[in-house]
Amino acid sequence: MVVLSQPAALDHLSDLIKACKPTSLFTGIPVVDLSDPEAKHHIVKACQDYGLFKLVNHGVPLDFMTTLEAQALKFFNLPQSEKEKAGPADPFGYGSKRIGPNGDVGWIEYILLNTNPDIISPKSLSIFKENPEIFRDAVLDYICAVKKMTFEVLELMVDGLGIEPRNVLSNLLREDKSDCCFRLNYYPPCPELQALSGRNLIGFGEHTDPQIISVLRSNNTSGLQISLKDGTWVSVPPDQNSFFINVGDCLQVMSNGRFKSVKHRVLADTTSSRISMIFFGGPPLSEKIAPLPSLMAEGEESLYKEFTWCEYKKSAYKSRLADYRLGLFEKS
Ligand code: GA4
Repeated sequence: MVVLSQPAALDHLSDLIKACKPTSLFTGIPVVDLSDPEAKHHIVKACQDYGLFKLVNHGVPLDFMTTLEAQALKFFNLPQSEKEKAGPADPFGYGSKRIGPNGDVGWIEYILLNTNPDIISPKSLSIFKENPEIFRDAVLDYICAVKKMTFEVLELMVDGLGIEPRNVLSNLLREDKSDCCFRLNYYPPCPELQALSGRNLIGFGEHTDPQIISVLRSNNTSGLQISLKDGTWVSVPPDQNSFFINVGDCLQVMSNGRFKSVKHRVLADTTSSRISMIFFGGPPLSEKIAPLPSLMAEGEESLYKEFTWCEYKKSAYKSRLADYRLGLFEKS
């Protein structure tokens, strides 16, 4: 038996080391141009085929992305003891390595915030402490612009599905009580990885997002992978000027399975750090999550038991990252 040695720095992180099949950069990720009159049809097709697409000509000022990236980097470069003053993430705040409450770990540091109703909670204030106005304003400008763009995408999606009213999805995020959150992820480079010969370091383990929709922007470091319908993992070529939008579990249910909540993960890199910012659009806690009635064909039955977002969220927080969370809510 060949025993592969492991660098000491990774000793306590053996859960993170996986032999993932080598993947090449996937060239088939659907690209949707928001200024294209046909965008609504491309969005629907991408959500059915992949549960993910890249959005270009999105209208969000690039300056909002780069300013926030710079502010976030400044935070992640602070001494550990400073960053920890904004932690632990329970679930909101600064977190390092630990993801969620049930033992999941990753080669990652992050800041998790709820964007509605109170981004300016005491914990968030301690995150922005070093540079209060600039960092906080960068987060607020970014989220505001990304939300507006997300509403547009959701309205086009509904149009593309041929149903009404066109704000049936966007209104769920627009509500005062919508339950949206925002995540800044920092994946430090890991030079020790070189010694792992063929094995990989998991930055963020495989999972689906529980919400309706997720909107991701990263720097130009690769690492994001998605699982295709046949189960193969492919790498998503990064593009710092675009967004990657994915279907969450709630949207899978609301489309009665037509759209797929895409399984994804992030692998760490030996030399480059990856930074990503993700807006998660969730409905109000009391919202019943069920297939949109106008979408159901005659005689079509829901594949899922009815549940509220609050029930789903509670159940998600009892699960491990890689669990198939929708399973509990499927009709047998
Ligand atoms: C995955 C999507 C979002 O990042 C997140 C994550 C959340 C967390 O990190 O607190 C969860 C994870 C995510 C799904 C299952 C539970 C909850 C960690 C975890 C083990 C913020 C979310 O909403 O669900």
